[in-house]
Amino acid sequence: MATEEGTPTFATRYPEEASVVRRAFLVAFVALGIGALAGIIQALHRTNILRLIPSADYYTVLTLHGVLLVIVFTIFFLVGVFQWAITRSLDRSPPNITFTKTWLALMSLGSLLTGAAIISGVISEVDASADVLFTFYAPLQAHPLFYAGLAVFLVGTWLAGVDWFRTWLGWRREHPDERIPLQAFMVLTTMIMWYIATIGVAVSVLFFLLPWSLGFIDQVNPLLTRTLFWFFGHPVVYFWLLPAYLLWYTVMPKIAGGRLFSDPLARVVFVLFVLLSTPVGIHHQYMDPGIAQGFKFIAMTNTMFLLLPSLLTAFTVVASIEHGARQRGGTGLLGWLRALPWRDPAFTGMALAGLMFAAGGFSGMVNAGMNINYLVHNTLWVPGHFHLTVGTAVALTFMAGTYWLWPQLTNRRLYSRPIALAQVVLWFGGMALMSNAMHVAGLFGIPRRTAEPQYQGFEFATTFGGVSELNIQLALGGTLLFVSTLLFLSNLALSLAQPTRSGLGQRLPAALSGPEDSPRVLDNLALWSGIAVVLVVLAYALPLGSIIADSGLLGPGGAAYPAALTPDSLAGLQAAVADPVVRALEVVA
Ligand code: HEM
Ligand SMILES: [Cu+2]
Repeated sequence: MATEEGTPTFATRYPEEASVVRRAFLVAFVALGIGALAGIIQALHRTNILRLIPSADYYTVLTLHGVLLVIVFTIFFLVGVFQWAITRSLDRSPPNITFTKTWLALMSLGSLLTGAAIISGVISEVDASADVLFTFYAPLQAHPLFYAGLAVFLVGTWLAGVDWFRTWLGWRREHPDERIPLQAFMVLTTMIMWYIATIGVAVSVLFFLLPWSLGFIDQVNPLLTRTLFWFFGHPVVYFWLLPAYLLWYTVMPKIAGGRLFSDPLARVVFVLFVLLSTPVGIHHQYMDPGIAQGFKFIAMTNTMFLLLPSLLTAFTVVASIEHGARQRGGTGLLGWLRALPWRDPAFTGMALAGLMFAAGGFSGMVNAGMNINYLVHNTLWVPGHFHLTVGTAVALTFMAGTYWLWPQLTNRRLYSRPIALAQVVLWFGGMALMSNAMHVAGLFGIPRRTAEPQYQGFEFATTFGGVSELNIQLALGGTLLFVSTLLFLSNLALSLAQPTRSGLGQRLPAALSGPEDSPRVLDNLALWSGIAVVLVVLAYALPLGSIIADSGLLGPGGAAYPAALTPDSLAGLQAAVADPVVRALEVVA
């Protein structure tokens, strides 16, 4: 990595902020380590190769794996990167660093409570468990500690957003006419999306799941908690993805030796995610009875629009990298690919992550199609899909990004770049095997979330072999992934013992087409938030209304036949929702 001597690092310029980022990363990486251990246990268990736990504990391990990886690892890494990005791009400290440390502490406390509730599931002396998976809707019920921890964690993330908005407002006062710097723009738009998305899960946890697990109410409406979960459960995938996009747009071109192709296009992409992320969650409920087919169809159409920002990203990022390669002397139609810094683990990791994301995009299209979804729903295909997206596009980008960021956060060089390079390649290979096996197994109807899917005595005709071949592929891939995780963690641990030195700072170059080329309206955050809220109301008011009208706020759940909006149910909806609102308005007036 070429160092620009004399450039102070982030750690030198902002020591306190750098320490917050390091602590956030520390929690993220501990979660990654434990989560990966759970992952290899599952992979070997369900393929019947090595059984370290009783099958009865499979759900506990699976919950631990899901929650630690897609909630703790991803979101702690995100708050670290965002704290770095907002401080760096606005070039100012948060208004009050104690507040910054407080939200990080709240998030950590929440994760500890939730983690303790899950782990209790394997300790028979403790009467607590939370085997509810990371999709924690009813009818599965967890110990109250699980939901309480989630609530504390959520509040922590909300305060983090408050912190970043306040930093921006302070900057705005001093720079009234400037465009929001790109990284700050990305942080703020992502947080707007997060505030909208978390409404669903906050309502579900605070008003239904927590009171229910505490025994204050006897039952909840499972369909309602599912719908509220997926209201959040789809946009959360963009919450994982957007920090990876931030790194792809702002750091990767620099590592490739060039500059971002278009800053305006990057802004458009983030605005599109604010608008389109939330009104699609019902695409996780195509198989749910109790939701009218029409609502599912609308969700499907909205989902297809989400392809647009991802395709724009592919175009912009590849163009930026090609620009970098040509700066480095690359020529020809494809010959420039050779001029890229493939020996740099940060670059190669992110490039391989992007490649996997393209594959994940294709299997995501399959999931999104209402009719094809019926084939793959709840099969191993689905984990196959999201190990490409969050498990690789996001996780591998985070690891690769760490290789670039770490020296600037610690003033120490990375212990070994060759090991880092091997690590990212190993992840790519391991995931190619594991997720390929999962996709194929899913097409044969092999279920997910099952400790005992042996299918002994059944011979499936696959292209290359039977189920046993798929099992070996899955277990081998999982093992490579676990080894890759160990390499990542030990490389970082050894880096801590490196001598400190100066001059490790890296500047991020301006975009080829800068913010001045984009219309000012793109920076109007209030406008985009307003439109996003309207879209969410349009997409969710009727489905939520009809669920409540059909089976009540605390009803036993929807009927097990396809629902539709009928004059009767509309009348019920009016009674359930409109009347109290009208009465409340009369009181106010
Ligand atoms: C060492 C690397 C990993 C291995 C060996 C591994 C293995 C597995 C396996 C075998 C399953 C399917 C279990 C089943 O349905 O029965 C699974 C599920 C899952 N994995 Fe991973 N995984 C790894 C890394 C990751 C990463 C990095 C993420 C996300 C950042 C992730 C997120 C998930 C999620 C969300 C589930 C679904 C949990 C559920 O169904 O509730 N995994 N993993
Ligand atoms: Cu989704």
